[in-house]
Amino acid sequence: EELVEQMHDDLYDGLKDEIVEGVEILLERGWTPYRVLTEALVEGMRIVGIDFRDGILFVPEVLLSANAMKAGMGLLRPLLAETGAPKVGKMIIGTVKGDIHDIGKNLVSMMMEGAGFEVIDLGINNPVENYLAAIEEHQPDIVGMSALLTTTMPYMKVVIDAMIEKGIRDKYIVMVGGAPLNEEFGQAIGADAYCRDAAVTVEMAKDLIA
Ligand code: B1M
Repeated sequence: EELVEQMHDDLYDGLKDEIVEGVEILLERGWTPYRVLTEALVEGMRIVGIDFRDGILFVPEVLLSANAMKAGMGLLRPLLAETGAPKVGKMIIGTVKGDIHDIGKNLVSMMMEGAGFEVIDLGINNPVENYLAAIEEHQPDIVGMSALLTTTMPYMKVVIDAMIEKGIRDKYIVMVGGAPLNEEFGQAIGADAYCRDAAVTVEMAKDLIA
């Protein structure tokens, strides 16, 4: 699809208006919101990530790409959340302390809402106190954490250990995700599930809550 390739370029160039327009056109063509999300936006960001890693793109440029991606996601969010079904469970989710990446977390929130979960988004850069306060306030079924840096992912264990210390760990389902994580890491820190992507998160959440 020519437009999708154009959108990958536009995302790379951080062109927000073009991304919004591209999303609108694909939806008009009958694409499902999920397909637009994965094939146009997530795939585009994957390409940005490669050139960021290789030192071809830098933070200011990648920020523009991220903002363009968010604008596109903003259009898809209400469409994905449109279920009207009774809520199947409640999740709090936040990016851990020291980490400001939020696109993946936002995507997980959108997909979980779309699957009928109530989601309370704690945002980025969350110290352990934020998770504990949100647990107490919202009494969720699921505690979700996101980390995109190898330097911040160990903080997930800090949060789980604090839950253990308070004697509340086993009352909640703890789910973790983010590009540098893997299954082994999830097990090592004592999470209930490592989630490779947003779709897997939804499936696992449904399984674990049942
Ligand atoms: Co950052 N960055 N970044 N960055 N950035 C990465 C993560 C990096 C891999 C790039 C690279 O070098 N290839 C690298 C990390 C290297 C490492 O730790 N090994 C990196 C770096 C180094 C940095 C800085 C340190 C750069 C610098 O300042 N020199 C800096 C750190 C800032 C900080 O956090 N303290 C930084 C900054 C930034 C920007 C601000 C420019 C921007 C973030 C903007 C924003 O989020 N608002 C940014 C971006 C955009 C990226 C890349 C290019 C894209 C991340 C993204 O949005 N992906 C990224 C490269 C990459 O990941 N390959 C990179 C799309 C998103 C849909 O995928 O987030 O993986 P992802 O989420 C997926 C799954 O992982 C999973 O589901 C999601 C949807 O399918 N998932 C969960 C995620 N969280 C979950 C939680 C769950 C469940 C599933 O809970 C239950």
